Amino acid sequence: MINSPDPSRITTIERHILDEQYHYPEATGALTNLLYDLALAGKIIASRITRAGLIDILGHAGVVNVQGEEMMKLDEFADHTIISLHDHTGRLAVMVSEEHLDLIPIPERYPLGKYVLLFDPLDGSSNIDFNVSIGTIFAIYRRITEEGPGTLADCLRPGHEMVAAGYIIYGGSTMLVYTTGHGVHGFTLDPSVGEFLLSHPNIQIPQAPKYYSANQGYELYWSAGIRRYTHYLQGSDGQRKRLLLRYVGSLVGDFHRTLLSGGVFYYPSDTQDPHKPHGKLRLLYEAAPLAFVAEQAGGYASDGTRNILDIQPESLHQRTPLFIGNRDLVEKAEEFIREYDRGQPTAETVES
Ligand code: FDP
Repeated sequence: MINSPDPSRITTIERHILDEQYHYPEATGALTNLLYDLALAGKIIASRITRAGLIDILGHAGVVNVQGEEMMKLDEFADHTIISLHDHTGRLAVMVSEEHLDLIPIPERYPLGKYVLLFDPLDGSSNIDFNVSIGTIFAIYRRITEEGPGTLADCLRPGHEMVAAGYIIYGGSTMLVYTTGHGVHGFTLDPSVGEFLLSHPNIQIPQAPKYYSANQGYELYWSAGIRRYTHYLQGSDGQRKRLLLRYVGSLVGDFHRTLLSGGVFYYPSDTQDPHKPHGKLRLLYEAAPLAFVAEQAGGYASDGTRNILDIQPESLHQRTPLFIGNRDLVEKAEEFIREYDRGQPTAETVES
């Protein structure tokens, strides 16, 4: 039986975020509150996900439930929850979501703030029906325009300008992992008290990696460099001790495991779909925030040729190849790409 947490030994996310604020004497508290709002969104989304398996008896998306409310699909629900918790607080100038083609403006009736929030409300959604871990990813920047509604220029920023980033994983338990540039900290939701409690302070990627993670179903479409890199990770070229393969197919799940166990996750360019020449993952609200987390945990993220955090985005939904995890393993991928795939294009700028 698990006892109730001992209040003298627990750190709630609220207290932790407040303590972080002391690193910035000039802070107004807006970022602190923005992070609380995200934690609250995470709790609401988690409670809805917990009931996802009951959808057949509670009603499908598009169907009116017993209260006369129309049931929303989970990804729409997550998107709606995050937007409605953030649009009126006066902390944001504009938002970007994976679910919306264009910028999400702050309604005119509400005050504008100095931050910009970019998010993927429910990443890994093809796993929803199978009770497999899914997540929310977020990135926060300070706006650069001086006044008025936030613009594209406030959002199309290289990752190294980010002030905070993180993710919420809805798995066996719900966890929120975030960084404001002072290490990476993980909190587990204790459903009995409804609070995120500090469970993983100062996360560092273990130096002895365990796993590599990629969808090897695409190997046929990979470049020579990526195929050779994979053989290197498998130890079959005799250059290193083999790593074991794990692949959830949900970026947050695969990244979270990589962060805690060491290893590398990659979703490279492939030739399968001419509309997606550089893989599937999005730069602004998938690759970049996780790259910030990885770097703060002692790891590294690359598009195969350069640091993900150095890429200047050109469009909101642009895709990028991603290699993320232990620094030496990611740099090894860059090495293989340099050697065998010379001249490969990197981040794509086409909207699709
Ligand atoms: P999904 O399509 O299920 O939303 O970016 C989306 C994503 O999942 C990532 O979470 C995941 O890493 C990747 O796509 C899985 O793609 P494959 O099915 O092509 O492996």
